[in-house]
Amino acid sequence: MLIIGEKLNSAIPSVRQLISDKDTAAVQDLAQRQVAAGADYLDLNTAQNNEVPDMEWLVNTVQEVTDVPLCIDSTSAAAIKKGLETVKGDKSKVLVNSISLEKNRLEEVLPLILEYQCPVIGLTVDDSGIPKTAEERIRLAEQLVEILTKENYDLTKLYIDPLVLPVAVDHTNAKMFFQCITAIKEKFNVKTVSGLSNISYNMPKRKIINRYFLSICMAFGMDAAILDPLDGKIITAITTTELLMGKDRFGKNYLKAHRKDILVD
Ligand code: THG
Repeated sequence: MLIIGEKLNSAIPSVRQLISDKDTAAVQDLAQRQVAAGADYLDLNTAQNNEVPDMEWLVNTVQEVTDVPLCIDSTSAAAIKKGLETVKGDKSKVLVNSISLEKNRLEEVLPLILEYQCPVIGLTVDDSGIPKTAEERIRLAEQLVEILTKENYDLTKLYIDPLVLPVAVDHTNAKMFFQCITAIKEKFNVKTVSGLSNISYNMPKRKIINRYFLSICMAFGMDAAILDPLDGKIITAITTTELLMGKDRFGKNYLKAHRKDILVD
């Protein structure tokens, strides 16, 4: 499973401060530690700051110390555009986070992903919000697939995010999410991704819920997750789940993680 490191997000108060302060060393340290911990992508979000210029600064700062591909996380097409323009090297590797069926976002972000032919996260939300049922979300995923197909977009680069809602709001929300992942894969043969942490909103000991949720999502075939790779327990959950799913030949990765003393029991 692809790990998208979530730490460089201005929604985290301490990180928002680092971005405001233009603290190059601390930002680069967070980037490098996430990569060392196994991040395949680094998510960058500056929405709580001066979004567009700060995205430019963040992309440049992170790219000074790592070649790991970036995930540009914004609801603003201007910030995504700035991120794409600033990235050095192969722009078709940038994961755009995100597009949706919301009219404005679709109109403004679609041309950017077509121009750079980059991978994109598609949210199952439209102008009436996040649908309550799995069926409606699957229908929105289908609409996105249809629009992108018409534009000759390479669907192997599409990651659908069916958007997790808290189990505290409805105890069937996690189950509904698993149904979405399964159906989206079966019907459209596209990848799925999740930000996980909404699942545990308003519950105590949130990390426990996030970890078990992730493991079940993986078993249902989820392809990528936005998470904190500096959390040893979550990396342990991923490594162990991949072993148990028969994706770790001879247990090589599990044993390697053990030798590096990464596994937490
Ligand atoms: N889907 C998509 N994009 C997303 C989300 C999603 N982007 C934003 C968000 N959800 C995912 N990113 C974060 C980033 C930080 C935290 C939660 C989600 C966070 N971090 C705390 C910290 O680092 O201090 C705690 C981390 C921890 O649990 O250890 O809260 O759903 N497409």
